[in-house]
Amino acid sequence: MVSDVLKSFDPDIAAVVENEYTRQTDKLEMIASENIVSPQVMEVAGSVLTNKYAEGYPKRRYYGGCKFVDVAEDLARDRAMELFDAKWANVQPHSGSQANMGTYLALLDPFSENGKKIPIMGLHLNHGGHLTHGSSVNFSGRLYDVHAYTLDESTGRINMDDVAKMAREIKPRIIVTGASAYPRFWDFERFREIADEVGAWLVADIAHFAGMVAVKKHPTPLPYAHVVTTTTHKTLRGPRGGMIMSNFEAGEILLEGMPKAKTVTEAIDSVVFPGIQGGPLMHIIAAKAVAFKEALQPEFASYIDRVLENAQVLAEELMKRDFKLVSDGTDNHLMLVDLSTKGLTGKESEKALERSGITTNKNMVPGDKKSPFVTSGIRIGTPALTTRGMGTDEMRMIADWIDRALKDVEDKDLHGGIRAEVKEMAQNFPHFKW
Ligand code: DSN
Repeated sequence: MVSDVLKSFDPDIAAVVENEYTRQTDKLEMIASENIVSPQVMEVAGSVLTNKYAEGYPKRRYYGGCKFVDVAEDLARDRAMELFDAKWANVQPHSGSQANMGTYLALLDPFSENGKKIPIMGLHLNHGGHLTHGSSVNFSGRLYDVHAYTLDESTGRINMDDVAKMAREIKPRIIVTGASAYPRFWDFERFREIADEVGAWLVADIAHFAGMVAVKKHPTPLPYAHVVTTTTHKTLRGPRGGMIMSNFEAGEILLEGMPKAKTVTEAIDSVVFPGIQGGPLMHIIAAKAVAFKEALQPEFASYIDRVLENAQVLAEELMKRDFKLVSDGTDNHLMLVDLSTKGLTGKESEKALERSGITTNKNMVPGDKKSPFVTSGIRIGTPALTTRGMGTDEMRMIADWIDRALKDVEDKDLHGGIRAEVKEMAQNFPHFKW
């Protein structure tokens, strides 16, 4: 895992890497946004490409020596477009947040209305939305006048009539779809109708379910959203990073109010660089290209099928044990367990599960009365364990462990016993399996 040279030069960091490898291998990583990359993606992400500066875009760089990294960026873009049926892509965002920032700033200049904040709509953070969808502590909530739509608390789902009503009242200029903790499909077609009716741009942030969209196991927003953003490291199983796509060809839409008349895609390109980023991470862009090639293989489609099957089985097994899931199930790779019905908080449950060898994260549930540091729920996902080759038998074992561990969140002996069982099972599964 770690070279002798690193071990002798920097034993502290060598130990961090080795300990983290062991943690990922002998525990169960069930944080829904995490995954495990292939050795090939890892190899390229840790390659000499990290040494190269390449500000600009392929064949339009501000530095010499970009002949080879240009090939990598062109391949990453072409493969992304093939994978998602998109006509345009920018693979430079360092993260999903940068992808969203680049998109919003290109579509809507926050300083264009004499200091008056421009309205946008996104899913409320406490109902599964993301910080960049309009949280007051994020650039999105600080630069724009955010109106958050919420889930219908009786169903745990988005009520599209409520969204339409709110949009008619607010008249947002951007409507953001997508979430970090929403277990159901998105109705992008209806969102576009609403956006058209009120004159808003539609942005789809597919960071969580991009892997499913790529293999057509989740509705694709590409025909409907003006701009689609994603991360590359969640269900897509690539290196940590972001990406922006659109199905509008460069030149198709002219952006009003931009300092120099531009199309949407030209505006996004120039906001990403030089607007908000400097040198692109060429090692990560090349690793994105490798991950997209992997995602174009039939093995990736069957991986996603297993992610979804595992999520279904885990959800059913938890519900059989009287766990309340928000929306009573899942359409995707994650589920949100509402622990208030068991009198538990997310914080104590996350800790009890961690001691048992199962890593999850506490999460707000719709209508949560607890603070984000405590919460009433936990979010659980299947992408990383499925990458290791675990299937439905293991999901049944995990549901049982979760149930036992949460019977007494203070009982460290109970958790120690489960930890030993988890470790024994986990060791049968390699870190990455095609
Ligand atoms: N932090 C990510 C997640 O866990 O969903 C979102 O960016």
